[in-house]
Amino acid sequence: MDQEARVAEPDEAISVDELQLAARNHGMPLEALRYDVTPVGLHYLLIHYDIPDVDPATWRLDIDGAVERPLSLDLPELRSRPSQTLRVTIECAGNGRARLLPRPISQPWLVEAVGTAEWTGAPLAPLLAECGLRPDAVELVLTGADHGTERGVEQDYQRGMRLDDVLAGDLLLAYEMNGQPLPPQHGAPVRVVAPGWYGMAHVKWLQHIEVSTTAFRGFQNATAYRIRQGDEAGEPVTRMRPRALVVPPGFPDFMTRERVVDTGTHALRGRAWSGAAAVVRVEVSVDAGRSWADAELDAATGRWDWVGWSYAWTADSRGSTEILCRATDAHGDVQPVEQPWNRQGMANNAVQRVPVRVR
Ligand SMILES: Nc1nc2c(c(=O)[nH]1)N[C@H]1C(S)=C(S)[C@@H](COP(=O)(O)O)O[C@H]1N2
Ligand SMILES: [Mo]
Repeated sequence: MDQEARVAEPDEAISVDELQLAARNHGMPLEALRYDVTPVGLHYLLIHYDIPDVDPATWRLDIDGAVERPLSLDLPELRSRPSQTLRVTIECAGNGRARLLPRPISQPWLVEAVGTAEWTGAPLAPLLAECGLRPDAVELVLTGADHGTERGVEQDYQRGMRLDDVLAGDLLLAYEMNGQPLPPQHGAPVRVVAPGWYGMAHVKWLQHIEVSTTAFRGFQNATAYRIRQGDEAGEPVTRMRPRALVVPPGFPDFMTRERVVDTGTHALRGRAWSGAAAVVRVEVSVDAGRSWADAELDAATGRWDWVGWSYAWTADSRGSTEILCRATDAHGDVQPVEQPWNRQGMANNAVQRVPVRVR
């Protein structure tokens, strides 16, 4: 069985299968970029299989494998541990995929697969310390309660994460989102939050953490979530690349979403994030990419959530244009105007282009 997803023919339209995925896994309406913290129902969603039926009253989390003292916790036990609340922006690694040519066939995101929430939960590192990691431990295997087949491989949703990355990060076992118990679609009763990482690492409906002495070779690490051109191993998808988005100005056309604005000055606002390093610069183009100017960055509200930006646009000539924005992070990584292609459409971060008609 070929384990690679299909790539569409150059002129092949979005299929009913892709529409079915897109209808289940909705994006964040871009006007919701106005909120510092995304209201729960507006946060994007990505669920590979079904939302599993997990009873919080009987739920347990088992932590075992290469540890001195395996641990098994129920929900009240997890909730009784010291808790932490982190504001974290999460973006799906496939965001932007639908604009690639040729188009990798999967969830066809444009740019809306992102959201920011306040996640409350138990920090993971102290729980691992409590279990006593054996010296040969190298990786965690995080398993959710959901199950399905994907490209012919039957599996529980599982992700491996290197212990180095876990211990260097602020990982949480989250049981609240924006101050409320996690809703079913976001991983109830407990999910992983891995600040800075693309969405696939934030395992929902978590029920098992196995501490492993070898690198995990499961589907979601070894086959999916790779940046590659063909069938070579490629690079794993890890942290979010820089991206800026603009709150759509004016009002939209129903079908095309083209924006309509009047001549005059418009206070453009938007958000920008990067999982690798802080965003240090956002630039805006109001002439479809011919020229760029610096936007003003708001004060950061934390390391792991998006930063707001603003730019005063004086629209003095009528007609059609495009607004573009692009972020640069402290590593000097800047969003490309033309998207380099990869086989699975992962970690795309080409600049957003918003068609606008000035009247
Ligand atoms: N158990 C499980 N965890 C999962 C997934 C899944 O299908 N099953 N999808 C992952 C992907 S690909 C993304 S982008 C994020 C989406 O999180 P959200 O739906 O809460 O926004 O969850 C991740 N965690
Ligand atoms: Mo994703």
